[in-house]
Amino acid sequence: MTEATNWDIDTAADVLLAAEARRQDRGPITDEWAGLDLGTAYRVQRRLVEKKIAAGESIVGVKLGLTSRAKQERMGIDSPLTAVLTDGYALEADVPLQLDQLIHPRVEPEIVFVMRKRLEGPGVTAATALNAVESVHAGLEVIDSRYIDFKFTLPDVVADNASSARFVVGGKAVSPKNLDLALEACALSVNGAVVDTATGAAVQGHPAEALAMAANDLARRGEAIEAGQVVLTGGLTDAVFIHAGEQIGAEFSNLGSVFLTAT
Ligand code: OOG
Ligand code: MG
Repeated sequence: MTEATNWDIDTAADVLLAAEARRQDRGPITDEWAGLDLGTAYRVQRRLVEKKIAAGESIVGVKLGLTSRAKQERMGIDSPLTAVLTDGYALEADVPLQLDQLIHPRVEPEIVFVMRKRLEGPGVTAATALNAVESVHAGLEVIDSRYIDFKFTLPDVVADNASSARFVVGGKAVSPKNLDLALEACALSVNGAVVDTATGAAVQGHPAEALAMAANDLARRGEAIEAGQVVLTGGLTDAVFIHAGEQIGAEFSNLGSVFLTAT
């Protein structure tokens, strides 16, 4: 019999970081720790990020999760969430995704903002949010839940920094001025064959609504989105598993394309 874990915020952060480092998925923490409510889960997430920073990483941005119906239905959770992006998750364009570093990675197309101004809630609207954006980019996020079969409750996935693993931001920078991001179209492809499509409206009706939501949500925890940070607005479609040798692409109508190859 294994000894029961004595759960607290620090232990939960350590358990999730160890699962990531050892590439070993586990059962939901809420099965063992009833005290992991949403507020506590965000404190675990913060502790986990603090430990990454102590290990030499830096915060580079924010991500939203579960902002589209496709993602909410797949994960069985209908509430969006926020998580923190560090440079440890950033993957340069044209650098292959190394599968031997991950557990069971899935890839999803996202619309990405790079911020020109600090954005702090409460009361942020989509218009104010878009006004703080420097540029809009195509993006791909690799998620890799530390939970078996991506099975988790909202507090579990929040604590796990929203399954963050890797992300790629497209090199083409488009001004938000002359774009209708609700109509921005995206085709997700595997080895050149389109497997799913969506428009920007998939995330909260408009990616700027998602951005405003992130700022307002972060404000409840005393946090803001800083100038220069990247913001991933959430998977537009369901995520697809990626296998060795596969190339996944996100091709947008105005934002250009991003491709990721797995080795
Ligand atoms: C949680 C992360 C969700 C998104 O874009 O919706 C996310 C998960 O699906 O494992 O990154
Ligand atoms: Mg995502």
